[in-house]
Amino acid sequence: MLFVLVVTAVLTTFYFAYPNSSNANTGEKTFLSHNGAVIKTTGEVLDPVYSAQTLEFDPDKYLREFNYGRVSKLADGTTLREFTIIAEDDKMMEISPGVFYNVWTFNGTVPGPTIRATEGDLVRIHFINNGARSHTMHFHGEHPGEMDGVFEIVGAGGGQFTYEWIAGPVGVHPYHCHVMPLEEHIIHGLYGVYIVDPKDGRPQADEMVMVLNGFDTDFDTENNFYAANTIPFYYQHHPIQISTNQLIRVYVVNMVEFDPINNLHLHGNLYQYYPTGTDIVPSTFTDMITLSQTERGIMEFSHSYPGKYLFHAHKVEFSEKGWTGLFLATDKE
Ligand SMILES: [Cu+2]
Repeated sequence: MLFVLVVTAVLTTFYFAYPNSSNANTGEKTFLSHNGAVIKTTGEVLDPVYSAQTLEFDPDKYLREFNYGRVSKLADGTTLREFTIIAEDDKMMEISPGVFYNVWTFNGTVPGPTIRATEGDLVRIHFINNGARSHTMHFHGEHPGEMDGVFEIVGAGGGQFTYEWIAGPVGVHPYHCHVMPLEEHIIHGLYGVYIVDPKDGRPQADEMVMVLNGFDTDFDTENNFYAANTIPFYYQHHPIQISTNQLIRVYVVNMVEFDPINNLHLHGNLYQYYPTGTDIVPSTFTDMITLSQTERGIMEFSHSYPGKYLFHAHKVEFSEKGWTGLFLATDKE
């Protein structure tokens, strides 16, 4: 009985000393982190998992960066592509000015690296989980059941697993962690893009990757920010430089959770669209596609005229919360 009284007294004192509330005058919020530190912020939200390390993410670098792995040849002539992927879940990222979010990462970025192989290659992923929670890598595409990253849980603090399969089918596929609660593991950032090229390749083009994502920074299962490649409004402030009369190929993957649909509208032009990228012939010529969770495809277009061309979610709420950008087309000299 005495113990209960003491505990109650301590908790009551603590509650009044550090109420989890906002100061109406300054907008400053005070709360405790998991390790007991007192955190104050004027940002919209500070994730209560505190870490001193703040990640930087460069959407320009991510846009055209493809990881083809460490390449070698097997005795039978098969190309082996090996990748080392490390999961972590303790990093903070300033996803918008003053808004910090606890990101969970594959190789230190959200999205993780774009993994690229050719149909028929042997893909081998050395996965290391340096997080504080269990994680896996679940790839869309064809592979044996035990390589699916669903039942083979990889433990926290250095657990390892080697995924291996023959690359296919041709297309653009997402990968993501598949540990429950799945929504939590995805929304924190454990996802990326896996491209399988046809053996004969595709026509030469200026290629780029766009992952449509969102961030729920106040944990109410609604996204507060939306983006193409993580940073809201990034490509509006830093237009994507392209050349007129150059074929542009965009691998687009929708990883937005909570909202049932996302979409992509291009201004001043239309694009050939290949759903999932699995067909060599486009299915439609349009300026607007609608994508549900993990739906993806390949867009191809070229601009005849120089100028600034907006691309954005035509779900206007998403574009006004960050999912909007610009192509800046110029004539090549
Ligand atoms: Cu996970």
